[in-house]
Amino acid sequence: MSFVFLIGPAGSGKTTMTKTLLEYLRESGEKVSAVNLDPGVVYLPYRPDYDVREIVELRELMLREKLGPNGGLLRAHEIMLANIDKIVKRIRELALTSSFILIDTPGQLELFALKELGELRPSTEMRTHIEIYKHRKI
Ligand SMILES: Nc1nc2c(ncn2[C@@H]2O[C@H](COP(=O)(O)OP(=O)(O)OP(=O)(O)O)[C@@H](O)[C@H]2O)c(=O)[nH]1
Ligand SMILES: [Mg+2]
Repeated sequence: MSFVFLIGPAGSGKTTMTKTLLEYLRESGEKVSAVNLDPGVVYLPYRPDYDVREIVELRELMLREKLGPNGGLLRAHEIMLANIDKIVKRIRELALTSSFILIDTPGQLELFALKELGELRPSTEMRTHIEIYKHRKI
């Protein structure tokens, strides 16, 4: 079982690559699952097996909490962190029946890089969780 994390700057092609890899691996006979971890995406060109928008969806959050796009993203990541156990549980369930799990990630990492260390904590913790699961055999 392998995790493939599609990471990179905003607009660099992570989602497109997820779709392409998903099709390629499925055509090659592999059992592949796709996970969307981007709460802000509106259209996905593939059907995710798990979608973090079940927990938080950016546009709805911005309206509900009266936030702009960047504040909304930071808040969305806080909510994702608060639910990290639920997210990881769902990904582990997919791992039981998949040879590959493709993980499509949000691209606005610069938002967190420019924050104070204390405020950076949520995204750092989330990355740690991801690193743990990247290296753990499930
Ligand atoms: N020319 C070219 N365009 C690409 C390539 N990959 C993606 N694109 C285009 O670049 C744009 C952004 O691609 P996405 O796959 O949405 O990029 P992303 O990294 O998921 O974007 P965010 O999730 O918003 O950070 C789309 O219009 C794609 O069609 C590529 O290899 N070559
Ligand atoms: Mg994307």
